[in-house]
Amino acid sequence: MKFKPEMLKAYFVCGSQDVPEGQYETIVDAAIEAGITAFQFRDKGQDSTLSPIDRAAMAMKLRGRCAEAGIPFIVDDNVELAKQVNADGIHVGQSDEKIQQVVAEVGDQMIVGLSCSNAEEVNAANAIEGIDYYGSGPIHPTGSKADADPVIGFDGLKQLVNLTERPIVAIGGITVDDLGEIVKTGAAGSAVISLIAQSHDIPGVVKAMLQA
Ligand code: TZP
Ligand code: MG
Repeated sequence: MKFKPEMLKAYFVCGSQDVPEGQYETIVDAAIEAGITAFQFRDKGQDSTLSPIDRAAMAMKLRGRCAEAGIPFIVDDNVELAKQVNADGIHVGQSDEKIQQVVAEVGDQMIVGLSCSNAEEVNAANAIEGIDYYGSGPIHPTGSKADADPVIGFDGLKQLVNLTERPIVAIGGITVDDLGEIVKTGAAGSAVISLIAQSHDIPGVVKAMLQA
């Protein structure tokens, strides 16, 4: 699937660790039904409720749902799994598999995203060919990632947007009230976990993201 910046508008990131046990598939289905523009399979850490075998099976299943909906299925931090399920994309952090290696391995067949949370990381990434977008944050403190980088706020986000031609998706502690401010920085969209995963009104939240 060819990358388009519009895919970053309403980007849902989620793993079994982010939802009540047994609810993962239902919540992702609801988000897809509501119109998210991309899904990132990010199932990891000690709170994941899936075994490696179940994780691969779930990835395969959700991969199919995204294909039916025509949205990219992007795997976080696991090139092997991404290849196994023929994912549309791979997203890696600064301390995951080296970005140059990821681009060399799957960049011709997959969308490649990289987390960049400061100017140094953006400048370094700008010099590397084959990266489609950056994920930048956290905008606010987040309860969804234990080892999150320092908060950058809207001003920090704007600075990073101004350093690159590549589209940036904002992440970290984003609420509906932030969506307009994020668009104003020039970011292509917002990536969220809890805003959707913990919502009692997934259609309403996704609509707000799409309309921001
Ligand atoms: N990377 C930076 S912050 C974050 C990730 C994966 C967590 C975002 O989750 P939430 O619940 O939207 O703050
Ligand atoms: Mg590519």
